[in-house]
Amino acid sequence: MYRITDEIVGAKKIVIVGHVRPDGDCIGSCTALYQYLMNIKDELQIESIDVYMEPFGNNFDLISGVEDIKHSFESDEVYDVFISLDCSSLDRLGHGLKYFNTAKKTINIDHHISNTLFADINHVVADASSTCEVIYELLDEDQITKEIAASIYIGIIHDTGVFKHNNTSRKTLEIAGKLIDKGIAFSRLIDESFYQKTYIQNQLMGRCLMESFLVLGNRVIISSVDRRILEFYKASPTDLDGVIDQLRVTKGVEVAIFIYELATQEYKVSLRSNGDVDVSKIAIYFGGGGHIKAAGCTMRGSLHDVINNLIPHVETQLNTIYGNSLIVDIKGS
Ligand SMILES: [Mn+2]
Repeated sequence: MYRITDEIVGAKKIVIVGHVRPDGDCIGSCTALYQYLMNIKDELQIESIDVYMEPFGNNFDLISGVEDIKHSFESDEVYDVFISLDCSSLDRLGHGLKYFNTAKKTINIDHHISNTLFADINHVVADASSTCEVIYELLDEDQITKEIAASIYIGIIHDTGVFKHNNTSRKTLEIAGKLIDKGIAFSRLIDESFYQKTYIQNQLMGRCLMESFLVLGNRVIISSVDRRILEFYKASPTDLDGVIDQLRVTKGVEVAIFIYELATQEYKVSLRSNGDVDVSKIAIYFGGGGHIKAAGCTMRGSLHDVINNLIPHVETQLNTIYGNSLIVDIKGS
């Protein structure tokens, strides 16, 4: 059976690099592989293992191994083996690219269908829920400790939205079951890394929901927050994570729009679709990008301008889907 250890025989110095703006899957897969290799380091006569990643939120502090991750890319160390995790292309490596460029051997482990197969060895499983799911299959199950299992579990729950997104398969759940058998505190891992919010984050969430309003026959929900509010709560835009998803699950809503002020006359717009509206088309029109059901862009002007410019694009798509009459009737009533 193919194992990641087959690829690193004889390597003295190993580096593991995750992608820019690391997410749970990136952090989970890197710490899982790091801990696994650390446990067999002496046996394989490995001298050192470094892990590099940009800084991330403290909701991942409960993962063991995160304390060893290096966030400054100042060292010019040259490695025998470079392992990239959860990166679809070289530009996703950020500052870690220099270690890729100088390494003797490069390995790319990922699950993005768009992966550009940029390394010497590419282990890309496009139908896997997460890189953590891919990593699990490359490790010897007997050597997966409770700590490693927790890292892998966190990656899987983050990329599947706690087993909710359609990338969740029977295999994903079977792996999750095996990880639970390792004795991980799965409820706590889910709560603390995924759902938990600070008091401020909850205050902001409440405020954004209070300020929301429905348009286009109650099929579209919109909310916004300006910089004064963020300053009042001493909050940063990352404290608004999750607002758009809460707006999206409003019953009857097809499209959710969340807008926050980046700078004077400059707004970040997040778009989500529950149905057939392709929000990426709208985001791309305004210079942004994304997927059919989740997209975003940055827009200039007053908040009123931003909303008034967005609405016709949503309306056009809704009209195509439901026919003009429905929307016009509801608006006129
Ligand atoms: Mn991933």
